[in-house]
Order: sequence, then C-alpha cells, then structure tokens
Amino acid sequence: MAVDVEIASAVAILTLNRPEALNAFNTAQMERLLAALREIRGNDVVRCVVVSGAGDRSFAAGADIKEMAGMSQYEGLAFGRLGHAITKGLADLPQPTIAAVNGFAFGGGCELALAADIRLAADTALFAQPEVSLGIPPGWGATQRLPRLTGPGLAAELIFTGRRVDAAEALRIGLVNAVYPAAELQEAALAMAGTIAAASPRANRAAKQAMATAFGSSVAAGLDSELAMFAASFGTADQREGMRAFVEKRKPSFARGEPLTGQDRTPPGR
Ligand code: CO8
Repeated sequence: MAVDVEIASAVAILTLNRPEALNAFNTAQMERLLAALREIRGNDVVRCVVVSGAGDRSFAAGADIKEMAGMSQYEGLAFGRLGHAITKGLADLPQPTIAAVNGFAFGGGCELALAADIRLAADTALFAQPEVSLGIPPGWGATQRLPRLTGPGLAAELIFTGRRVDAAEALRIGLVNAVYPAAELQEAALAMAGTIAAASPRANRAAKQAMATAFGSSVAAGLDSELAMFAASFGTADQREGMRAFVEKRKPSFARGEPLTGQDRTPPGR
C-alpha cells in the first residue's frame, strides 16, 4: 500500500498504489497522499502535477468501504475531514494539476479527480458518485465541484442515481477534457504536463489563483482578482523573458524564478 511520488523534468507524478483494493483509500493511504501533497506544495522545482492510479483497472475505487462500514458519526467526521484535506490539498496546490483517470473513478476517487485542474481519461475510464447506494451523500467535494463542471441538473442526476458515466459521456458532459486509448493515457498526460512545465511557472500560478475565484465569488470580484494577478505579473523575470523571447523570435526559457511571494499562493476555499 503506497502513494508513489516521482519527480522528473519539473513534473511530479503521484501514483495511487493499492491495486489489491483497486486503489481505494483507507486511512493509511490517505495520510500518505496528504503528506505527498504537502511536500509538493513547498517544492518550487515542481511546475505541474499528474495524479494517476497504479494498474490498468482503476484510478481509485473510492473511500475504503470496509473501513467505513463500522464507523461512528465521530469517526465518519474525522474520515470526511481527512478526505476534504486531500481534495482541498490537491485543488489548492499552487501548481497546475492533471488527473489521468485510467479506470474506475468512483466516489472519493471521482472527487479526487474533480479536485484536479484538468481531467484526462482512458477510453476504459468509468466515473460514478455511488455514495447514495451506500447510505451516505458524497463527502469529498462532489456536491460542490461536480455541478461546476457539468451544470447543476446533470450533477444532481449523477449524485441522486449514482449511475456510471463512461469516458465518451464524460467527454460530452465536460467531466473530462480529452479521452485517449488506455495505453496512451499516461504519455498524453505527461506530454500536456511537459507543455505546462515549459510555460512560466509564475504566470501559471497567478492564472490558477485567479481562476480559483471564478465560481466562488461574483463575476465582478473574480474579474478584480484576475486584474490583480495580471498586473502583478508585470515586471517579473518571467514576464520580461516571455515577451522578450517573442520579440526576438525564440522559445522562452523560464528559470526557476525568485522565491514565492504572496501572489503565488492559491487562496483557500476552492
Ligand atoms: N473499498 C474497499 N475495498 C474495495 C473498494 C472500496 N471502495 N472497491 C473495491 N474494493 C476491493 C474489493 O472489496 C475487492 O477486494 P477483495 O478481493 O478482498 O474482495 C477488490 O477491491 C476488487 O474489487 P471487486 O472484486 O469488487 O472488483 P470488480 O471488478 O468486481 O468491481 C468495482 C469493481 C465496480 C469498482 C467494485 O469494486 C465496486 O463497486 N467498488 C466500490 C466502489 C464504490 O462504491 N466506491 C465509493 C465508496 S464511498 C466513497 O468513496 C465516499 C467518499 C466520501 C466519504 C465521506 C465519509 C464521511
């Protein structure tokens, strides 16, 4: 049981690795994932994060039902809080994130993918929020993040019925950005991560911080935030290099940059 972390060329690859339970999250697995997210958050070398599941059957089959079965209300609350810390920890990472969904993304597994900025799917992927069939509502963010992606009516249907959504439908309803043959998913995710990592990390962090307010506030407040991020980018080394490279007709080279400042921190509450 593990969460594997590999960092290559400024991309962190997180692999949920508990294949004997289709990568379902028990407490130990969740604590490892949370620790990995905290480590990546403070790592300025990392410019993009890819999350995937070990094996070819499952991204994550949700929270561990066997562990949850005997929980009291108090234990359920602690378990739910840990799940929230993880999904929020992923959503609030300053770096852009990609979920590469390589099979089942059920319950908390789907909710983890929902907390990523971008979702790519294998053609074998299946999504579901089956919690109501277990006697609980979704507890790791689907009630908030799913309606924002698919619209409220469809999210309500998926949550109230728990029905499964295959990769083709997921693409149609905006749940995922793209679908690939299963054998090509990881390569496609890494290629996109490489493109993201080659762009200005400072600008990407600023864009992410601005986008975080897109749905959590009024359009006017969101636009204010966008303007603040836009203005704060001017005068930075990345802005100078990016624009100079364009003028000089060459590819920009974005260095690691100065230490992070306030503008790089994604605000809580996403
Ligand atoms: N928890 C624990 N073990 C699991 C889970 C899970 N979520 N999913 C699969 N497993 C285990 C199985 O028990 C089995 O183990 P064993 O061989 O020891 O019996 C092994 O993984 C393989 O699974 P299956 O034999 O069932 O494989 P199938 O190919 O037949 O089926 C499915 C695959 C369809 C994915 C099926 O395993 C399944 O339906 N799993 C449960 C999916 C589910 O309902 N997930 C949602 C869980 S609830 C949740 O995530 C809520 C989060 C919020 C909680 C808030 C708390 C307050």
